[in-house]
Amino acid sequence: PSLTNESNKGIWGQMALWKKILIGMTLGIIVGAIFGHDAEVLKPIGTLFIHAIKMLIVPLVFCSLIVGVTSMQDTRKMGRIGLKSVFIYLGTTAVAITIGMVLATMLTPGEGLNMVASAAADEGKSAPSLVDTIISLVPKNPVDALAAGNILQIIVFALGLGISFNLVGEKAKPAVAVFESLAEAMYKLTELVMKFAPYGIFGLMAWVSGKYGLDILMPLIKVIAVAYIGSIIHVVVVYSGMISIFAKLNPIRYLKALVNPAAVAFTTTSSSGTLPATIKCAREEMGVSKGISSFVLPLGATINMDGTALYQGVTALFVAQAFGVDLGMAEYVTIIITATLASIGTAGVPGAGLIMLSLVLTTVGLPLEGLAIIAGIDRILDMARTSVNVCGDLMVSVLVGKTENELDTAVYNKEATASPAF
Ligand code: DAS
Repeated sequence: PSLTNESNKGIWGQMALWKKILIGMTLGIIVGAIFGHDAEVLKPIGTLFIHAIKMLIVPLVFCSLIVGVTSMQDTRKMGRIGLKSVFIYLGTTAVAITIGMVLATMLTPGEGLNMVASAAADEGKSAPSLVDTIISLVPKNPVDALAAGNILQIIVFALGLGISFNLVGEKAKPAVAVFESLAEAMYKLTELVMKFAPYGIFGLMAWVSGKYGLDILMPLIKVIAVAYIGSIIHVVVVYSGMISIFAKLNPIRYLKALVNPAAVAFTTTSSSGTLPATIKCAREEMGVSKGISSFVLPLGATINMDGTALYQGVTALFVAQAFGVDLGMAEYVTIIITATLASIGTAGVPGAGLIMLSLVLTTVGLPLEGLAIIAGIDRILDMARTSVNVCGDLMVSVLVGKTENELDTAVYNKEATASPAF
């Protein structure tokens, strides 16, 4: 025990992971700028990190999706409310990704980087037609899909299995328990792999900046700008639009009341960690009933991740632009399907979206080196996307509360109290 307690760890040991990653990235850029192409000797450290991330994808996605779907087990009991919530979750998630991809197409953050992936990213892969893309969603052999890492087929099979577990009910409990413990183990393994991230990103950024020079910085600033603009549009236009149109409530009130939980989400980058503030805000500021808020918000914190999906739309196109990969309509649709479904499996914890990004990139054959470039600035992106995730959960709780006549409009319409979140 003495080895693990905090006091024994040096400054580096106690530092938050995202700070270590930022230091790793910065040092990598400096080393690359100094040593130029010679810095490529450090690349294997990064390649090791990328392989470790790839190792996680299949088991993590498979288990976390099944856990995500079976966590909706009680939606069968909650019936209408559960289905209404899930329908709004997935609908707004698809809109979020579309906003992200439209903005990234218009503002082209990855333009001009002309990076070449060492692992040839399926060059000359003839873009499958939309029909083929849809047909290939269903795996002929799920074990083969898992072995081949065919992400979309794995997602479809995991959703099917999860829903079947729910329909089987009692008899499926032992199997669901196995997947729950497997998912926990996979989250822990992800945590261990991410401890290696600062070193892996150091190696990759040294190679990148040695090869491409410091003009790598401008595109990174652009991708942050695009993600933030998209996040603001999604909350201020889409969410307040839905509050106004479907809940027939004053959207400004919603935007004022969400400031506290959004600030907690922004600083903690954890939807689950923000849940107490989110529930307090829904009940005390927006008048949502205990029954609705205690069901819709925990479920939303687990499977409703519009911010994450928008970020994946933006960063997937950034990587495609950076590596000069032209994406066709079939790939765009694949990204929307993958990121929407992957958002069900994304945990409400810091950095979860980055791991899921490797899933989206793999699905459309984009090189994972792009992931390591994003990883360096991922904390900044995580702050925005987690805030959007929480704002989305609040919006759904208001919409479901109002349409179920479980929202006290007197509370909703009173001025926002300045009370701190906690
Ligand atoms: N940080 C995650 C959350 O808590 C989102 C993400 O990493 O994408 O919602």
